[in-house]
Amino acid sequence: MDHRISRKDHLIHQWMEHQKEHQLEPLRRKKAKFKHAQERWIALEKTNSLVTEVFPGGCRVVFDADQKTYLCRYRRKRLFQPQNQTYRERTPVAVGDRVLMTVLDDRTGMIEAQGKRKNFFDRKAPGRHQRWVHTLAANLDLLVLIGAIEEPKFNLSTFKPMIETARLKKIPVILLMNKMDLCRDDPSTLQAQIREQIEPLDVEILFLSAKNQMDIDSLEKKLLNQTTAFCGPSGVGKTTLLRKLLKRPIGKVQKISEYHEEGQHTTSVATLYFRDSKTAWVDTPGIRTFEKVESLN
Ligand SMILES: Nc1nc2c(ncn2[C@@H]2O[C@H](COP(=O)(O)OP(=O)(O)O)[C@@H](O)[C@H]2O)c(=O)[nH]1
Ligand SMILES: [Mg+2]
Repeated sequence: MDHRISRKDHLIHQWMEHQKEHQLEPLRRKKAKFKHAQERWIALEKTNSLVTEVFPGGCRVVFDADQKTYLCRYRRKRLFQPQNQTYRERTPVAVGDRVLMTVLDDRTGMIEAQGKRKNFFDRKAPGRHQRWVHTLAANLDLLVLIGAIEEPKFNLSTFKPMIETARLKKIPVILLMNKMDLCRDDPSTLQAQIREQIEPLDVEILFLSAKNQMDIDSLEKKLLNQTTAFCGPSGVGKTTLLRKLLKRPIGKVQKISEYHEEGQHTTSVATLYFRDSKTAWVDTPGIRTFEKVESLN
């Protein structure tokens, strides 16, 4: 045993002498490695696909070359986290990310690297992973936050951290109040009340009803030729609204749970849908709690 330790010491000594001789400090080497690890993004020109769906352990992308969808896994070594971060992302990529994918066969591929993001909308990941971040969508031109006037009842405190996060990330944001058909009193009084509440946050607000197709066309015009994410609590009508906008039966829609008087989680993964080649809409899972990522720092 003693012999082994002294042999080890001898080797360390030899190695240190070698370092001195070649003026190579071990620290400098480490730093170079660290710098490399921070270079997480590749240039957008090098990417070839768009992430349209993210679920545990994999994602779906649309490949630019053939516009087909591929089911992908990750080459995790290349999609590393920056080492100086105090938190890590729940999934290596988010919906809306541009990525470099290698085709494995006609249906599957491997994500090799991630393109530099224009922006991203994220929150502290709910649940037991205290220092994890959940990126809801990346590369957005617009964020539409959806609330309902009833079922579930509008609560400004749910939306405040979302609006603040969007502002911080420089993502334009609109607040949409859905289910206006449920308004029992004079709608203009209710609208005035909500406008007053929201005024200090200085955000554009629209009122509509996905169910009755009320004011959907004017909303659609605002969304053309850009990528928009729809976020908000469960049950406010995100998927219903997207179905009306896309005129096709995407995702699942579920009745409000009467017991909890809140929406049930029906959309469990974020999905990007194309209206046309230039207009894309992201449906996201219902947000129960939204804590800003800054609270981790
Ligand atoms: N009354 C009314 N109900 C709506 C409206 N939009 C959606 N809903 C209902 O609200 C429930 C939840 O809708 P869903 O689209 O699944 O909400 P999501 O969880 O935000 O995607 C469903 O029962 C819908 O039919 C609306 O404008 N008015
Ligand atoms: Mg939904």
